[in-house]
Amino acid sequence: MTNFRIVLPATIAMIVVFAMHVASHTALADTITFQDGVESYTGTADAYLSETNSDSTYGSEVTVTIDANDNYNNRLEGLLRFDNIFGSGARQIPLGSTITSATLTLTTDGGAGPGDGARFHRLLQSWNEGSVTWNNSFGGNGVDTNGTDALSSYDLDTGYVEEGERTFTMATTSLQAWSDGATNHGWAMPSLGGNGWIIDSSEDGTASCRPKLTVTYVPEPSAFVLLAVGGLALLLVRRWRK
Ligand SMILES: [Ca+2]
Ligand SMILES: [Ca+2]
Ligand SMILES: [Ca+2]
Repeated sequence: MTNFRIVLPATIAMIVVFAMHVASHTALADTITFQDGVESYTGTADAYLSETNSDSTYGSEVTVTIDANDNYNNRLEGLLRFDNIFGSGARQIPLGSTITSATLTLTTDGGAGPGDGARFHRLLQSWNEGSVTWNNSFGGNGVDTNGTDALSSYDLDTGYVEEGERTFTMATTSLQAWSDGATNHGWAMPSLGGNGWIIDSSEDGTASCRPKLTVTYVPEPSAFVLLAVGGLALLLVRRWRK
């Protein structure tokens, strides 16, 4: 004979766990986009570093140029960061959220723009868009993907990129680390190839051409919700046991 005193509470517990799972992973999932000039967002920083012009700043240019060998030996490394994307504001990702997807939309310039693309490595040191140079940041000599300037692993490898707007699916690794409290220094974008890549920066005159980050996340369930669901489950079990 089936022992309902065990089966019923177990069934209720399973239903509650399933409901919590659905509630936390489906109903509460949200997506936010960050693009300068859209929905009041203005937090993008982008620039590039030049090995040859090692004291020059390029943070206010309307393009970011990336190349493993511009004019033979000159490396150009891109930098990109979206500030103020985590927090308790209306258009911010709550800290502690689970990041379920991240995409980056970039517009590649026509003419000489299409090129070998870049790898996006999480930066570990701070930089200022207006003053960063090859020499003055990241311990000098540009960004080394050595675990000190930036991680050796990368969230995105674009491969060759054609002209126009392209959306790339990124690993969520860095966004998750930032959601969990690591400081967001953005990404360095060194290139593996000598076919230079030119993308529109956050200073481009057309907002829709500027770098755009799209993040889908699930907020951490609040302690109140967990307590309420747990209490309800306990009450149901006690009733069935009577
Ligand atoms: Ca810029
Ligand atoms: Ca080149
Ligand atoms: Ca360095």
